[in-house]
Amino acid sequence: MSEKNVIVLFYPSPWQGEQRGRIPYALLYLERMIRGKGLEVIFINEQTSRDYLPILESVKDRLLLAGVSAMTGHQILGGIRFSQAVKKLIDVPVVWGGWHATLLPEQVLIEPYVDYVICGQGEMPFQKLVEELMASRDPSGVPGVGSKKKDKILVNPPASFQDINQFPEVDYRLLDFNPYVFKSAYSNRCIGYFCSHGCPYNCKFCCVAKIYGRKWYRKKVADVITDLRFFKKQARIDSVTFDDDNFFVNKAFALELAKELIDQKLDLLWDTSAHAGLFLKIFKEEDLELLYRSGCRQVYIGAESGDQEVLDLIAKEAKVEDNLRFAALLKRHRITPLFSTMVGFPDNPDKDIRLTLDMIRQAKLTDPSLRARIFFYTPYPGTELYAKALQHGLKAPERLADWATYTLRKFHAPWFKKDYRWALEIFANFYLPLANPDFYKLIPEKQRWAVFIINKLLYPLVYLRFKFKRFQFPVEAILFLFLLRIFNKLAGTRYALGYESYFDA
Ligand code: B12
Ligand code: SF4
Repeated sequence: MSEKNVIVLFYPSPWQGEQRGRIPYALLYLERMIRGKGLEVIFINEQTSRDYLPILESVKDRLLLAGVSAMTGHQILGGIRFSQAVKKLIDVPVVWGGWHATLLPEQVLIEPYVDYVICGQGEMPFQKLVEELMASRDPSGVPGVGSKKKDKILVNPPASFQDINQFPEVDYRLLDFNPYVFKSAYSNRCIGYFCSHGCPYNCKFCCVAKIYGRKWYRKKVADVITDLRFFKKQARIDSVTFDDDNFFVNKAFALELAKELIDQKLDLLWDTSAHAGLFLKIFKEEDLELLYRSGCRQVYIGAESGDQEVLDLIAKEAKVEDNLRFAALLKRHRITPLFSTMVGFPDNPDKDIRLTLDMIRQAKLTDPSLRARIFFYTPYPGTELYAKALQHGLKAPERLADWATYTLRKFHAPWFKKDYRWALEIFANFYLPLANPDFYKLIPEKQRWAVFIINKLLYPLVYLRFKFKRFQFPVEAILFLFLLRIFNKLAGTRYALGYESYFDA
């Protein structure tokens, strides 16, 4: 056996500062592929262990490779710092995988601190790469692997996406799950989990099809139940977020899981994602009742836009009307709809912003508990719409480090107008939350009384604005946001009524 028998897998923090929440599943999924080979696999999650140099120092002589997982955005910063730290200690192969390396493999490989990239689904290429390195063979021929020799870069196309059930079981005992428990809108101890991976759609702004090739694979219901029992015991969870790209693809699966959750008395609340058009097509009123009884409390849809032209442009395969019908259907079954929307597309941003805010307004009148996230449309490389953004003057970052600030919050397109952020701040962080008379119930106990007073005082006025579509002269909103900003500045806090401030970038 090679004396190089340690592999370090690094998961950079997705945010600045401490903001935990999701289990680094990528690392767990990779570990199962190299089990039983006499290797010691060390996970470092930057969110939970920032001071990792002593760990690297202690294993540097036995290190076979160091791996980094990163999506486009903030994770790149931590990934670069880690890779440089490894290279400073010892010259071992550094491998980048995950979304960013999949989308821009050449740009990642060009950096002196990266030796290999793995594109797409990581399990098989990672296993083969490790086997080749253990045998001191050249891994550059492995499908899905990108490598470089002198200045020549070679990226092999990935093998097609494989059924996740054929891989060995994930060993959840390798992680302490307590740091990944978060508070959700409807529960105290929630954890992220996947029942399926992939999505049959191919929206032109989304890169999921790039890795999963429009395929959708789900776990077996019995396996999901076993995992959830494990989390309940280990981390005392009271709820779970199924982070699937598109949970409601197969009706039989969703209903079987719901029945099992009831029959096996798991007593867990849950929330997940759906495609509005598909959901409305396959689920009936009685199915929704079963979902509610099994603990379903929130379903998130990529509602995306209130402008049908935008929905057609992005190939959403859904109508604006579907989003509104979806909200009404969920309301009838006491399940909260969560709309994720994007505004500011290059063709006619004024129009899509106006129509999207109006769609949210209508849905909120139907269900005051409706939640909505409004992001600026951020063109990601590897998506079909990216080329259009370049035509409209987007300057693409050229080096890996430049992609670190390419996040939905910090992104500013050349076609955005100055007042967009302000308009969104007013709507998302004042009118939208206060259009729910019970909004204060979502606020942590300590601040609840203050929000209760604001909520009860302003709700009638906000309701009238929603009802009669009158948002001119938003004096009360400007005054409130101005005072809140002063308060935050003086107190060193970051309170916001909505999801986040649009001015924090
Ligand atoms: C959970 C999640 C998050 C979590 C973070 C995850 C965590 N563990 O902390 C949070 C909520 C923080 C998050 C944030 C964001 N996210 Co996110 N997120 C996801 C989601 C839903 C699941 C990620 C996951 O765990 N997948 C399961 C694992 C097993 O899959 P995987 O990571 O792809 O890993 C496989 C391969 O990629 C590969 N691999 C991965 N890493 C490595 C490393 C090595 C060494 C190797 C060999 C292989 C390898 O092998 C793995 C097994 O096959 C994905 C969607 C998705 N389908 O993955 C979006 C996704 C990754 N997110 C995305 C985006 C855009 C964001 C945000 C920008 C959105 C936002 N709202 O601001 C932010 C970025 C934060 C920032 N400041 O920059 C995009 C990524 C686009 C891109 N170009 O990178 C995705 C794909 C969603 C989408 N549909 O577009 N996200
Ligand atoms: S439905 Fe969602 S996950 Fe599927 S391709 Fe469209 S945006 Fe991506």
